[in-house]
Amino acid sequence: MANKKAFITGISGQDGAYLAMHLLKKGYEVIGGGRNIQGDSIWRLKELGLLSQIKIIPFELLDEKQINNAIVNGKFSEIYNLAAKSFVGHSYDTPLATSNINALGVVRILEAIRKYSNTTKLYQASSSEMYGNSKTKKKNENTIFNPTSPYAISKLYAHWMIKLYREAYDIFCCSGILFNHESPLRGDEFVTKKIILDLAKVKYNIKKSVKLGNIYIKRDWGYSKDYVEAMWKILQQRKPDDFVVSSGKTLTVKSLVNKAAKYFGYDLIWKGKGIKEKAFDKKTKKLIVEIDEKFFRPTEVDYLYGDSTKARKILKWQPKTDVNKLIKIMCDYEIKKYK
Ligand code: GDR
Repeated sequence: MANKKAFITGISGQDGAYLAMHLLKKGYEVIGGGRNIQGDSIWRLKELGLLSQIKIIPFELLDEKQINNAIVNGKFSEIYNLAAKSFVGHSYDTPLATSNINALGVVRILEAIRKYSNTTKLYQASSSEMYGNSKTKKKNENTIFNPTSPYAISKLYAHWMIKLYREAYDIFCCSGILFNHESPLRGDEFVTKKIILDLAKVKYNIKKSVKLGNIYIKRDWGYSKDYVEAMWKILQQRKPDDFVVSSGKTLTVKSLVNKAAKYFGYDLIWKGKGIKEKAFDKKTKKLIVEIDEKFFRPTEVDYLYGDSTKARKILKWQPKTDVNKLIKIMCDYEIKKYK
């Protein structure tokens, strides 16, 4: 395996850090790209003990020249494009930046590969958000997309560009359509991490309550550490292709809150309706969860449930960690930190 050289854009994010760990274990030389590669932003790489084993270069998906230079000089065997404006909620406030980075940024990479390095393989982080409110119950690679946010639309543009460059220019480029994937390294604003972090803060009296938006949406949640393995497998196939990566289980934000709360010693009872709905601890009557309109999105994807049969069959990939185990891992992490 010596000499395989991988470039990970967005290496300081949750998936970037776990993927770097995965590739180092496989014997890759790992180079990472990041916009802000100092201080706090590299805490995940520090936490996994990877900083001394990787090289990080400044990398910005808006900067065509920088992308070209990185790809010409890097002579990478594989590129994993994980850099993005990834918070769906923010994309309504930043539609231009979201489109420029998530959609056109991918074309900048594809063009650099086509012109200067056409044997480099490219993995693109596509998203289950692209399905939006599509009517199909379980979403697979053939399900029709119906994106409902600036984020989802930007990802869908990139998704189709990947397909185009594969077909028109014979570039080995693939999309992994990943459903929600979480871990203790998740950013604080994403709902799983926010719930668990804030439950810890409520427990240790740092916060009054957990404030959430729409708790009736359903998501298919898996463990990021399992999903980066699928990313790598996607690039090891003989033929480039796209794959859905999902856990195959779906649950509401509300059930996730109920499950996580138990790790903090709370048994929740819910009272009220709509934005007046609240959850209290059954024994102590303490307020634990409130609804706050501020966290509702202008449009919402109500239900996501993935069918990863193709990945299970062709990549021989399957998730090792179900949502219950994932919640335990994330709760244990916060409890240890806050104790
Ligand atoms: P999502 O993740 O938008 O699915 O995209 P997020 O965790 O932000 O939201 C999941 C769902 O929970 C609802 N929700 C809340 N969300 C947040 N963040 N905060 C709240 O207080 C809250 N209350 C309810 C949301 O409305 C939403 O329906 C993630 C990102 O990682 C994307 O980059 C990725 O492509 C997809 O997953 C797959």
